[in-house]
Amino acid sequence: MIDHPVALDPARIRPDFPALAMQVHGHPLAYLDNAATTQKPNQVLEVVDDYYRHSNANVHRAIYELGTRATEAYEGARQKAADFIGADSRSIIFTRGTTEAINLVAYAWGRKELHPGDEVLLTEIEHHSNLVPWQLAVKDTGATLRHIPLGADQSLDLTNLDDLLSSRTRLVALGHQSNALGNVNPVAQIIRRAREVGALVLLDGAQAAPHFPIDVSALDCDFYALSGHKMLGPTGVGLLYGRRDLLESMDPFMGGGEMISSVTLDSAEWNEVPWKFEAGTPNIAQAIGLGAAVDYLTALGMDRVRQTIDDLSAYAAEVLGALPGVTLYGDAATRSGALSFNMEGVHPHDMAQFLDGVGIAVRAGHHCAQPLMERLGVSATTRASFQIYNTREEIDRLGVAVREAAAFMLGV
Ligand code: 7TS
Repeated sequence: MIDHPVALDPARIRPDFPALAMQVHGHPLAYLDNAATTQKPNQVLEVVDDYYRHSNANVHRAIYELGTRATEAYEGARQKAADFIGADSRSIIFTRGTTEAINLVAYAWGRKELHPGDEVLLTEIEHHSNLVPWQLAVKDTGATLRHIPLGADQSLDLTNLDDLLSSRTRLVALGHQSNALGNVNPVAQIIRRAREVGALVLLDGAQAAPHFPIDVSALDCDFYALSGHKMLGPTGVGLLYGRRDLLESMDPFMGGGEMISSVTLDSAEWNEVPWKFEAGTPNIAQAIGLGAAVDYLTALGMDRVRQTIDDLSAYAAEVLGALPGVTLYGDAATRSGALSFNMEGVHPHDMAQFLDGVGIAVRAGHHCAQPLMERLGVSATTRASFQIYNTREEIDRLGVAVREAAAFMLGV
């Protein structure tokens, strides 16, 4: 018998999240835009508030009690984040989020290591933040971009992977889970093949880290990026995991205080990894808040988090998929977390506005994945995305409202 983790009970989770008790336009808020950002539990809000009230000082420099408390809490959060993804804390760099983490690699590794003739392999379904930094990097270095295409079943088409990967491939950078389709990409297979040609691998974990357990050593990736605000933590903090020897060999990304060991008027020597990459006063409160979010998720158990989100996603696909005129996007075999859809004849923006009118928050647009939209042949989709506090009742309300939107706008 397969032992499935038990899904979490939203009735026990929801009281932790004060924002969920809001009314919007006279209706209870149904917050279904979790792929954009999640709501925050009291356990995170209180830790951030407590830091400012009782431990506020700059880190790594103050020789007094508050400074020690701030530094211990900040470095403690680094340890928690490291444990959360199976890494050593010295290989964890705090960034502003996934976007900054990927840019860090594109600048500090890419500008140094990419040369004319080299290739960076991406996919057609990347978020712009794992696309544009590489466009800029290849422009500066003379390297070339290639892309794994989307197949007819809306999963990545690996048929020509042997042609796309070669000794010219220096890096494969792809999303662990797609924000627009919800697909969990076959990263194990891609990483194995990348290794055979000696390429490095960067995974964009912005959507994966909030949904299921991550172990960077089991994944055998070289870089892993994530955002705190998408996993119940504060905005303004995320992280980059990097293989230690790679981080050691990379030049700094930004210069300033903290990232040096010594400075003269004309030159500087670098601090040790990871501080070499954390120039200036970091987002201390936010990093500590991310540590609290990690504690919260860990206490629930990421296996149960995954089960809960998988169940909600499958239920949403069932409810929306049963409505006449609705097209669902994404690979039904792996899709979870985010569900993109369109109602025939209704523009996604009109749909999102109608849903807002009844208190349902979803995102409509290109989801920062314009090449994917072009590939799908649409200008935009409506996207509902789920977290542990969402309920089947909210999904039922979504289904009813989507049908009402069509009735209202198309007269059907
Ligand atoms: N990568 C993926 C897969 C994402 O989903 C996002 C944000 C990012 C990178 C960038 O993260 P940031 O925290 O640095 O902004 N995705 C979305 C979204 O789907 N709707 O709003 C933001």
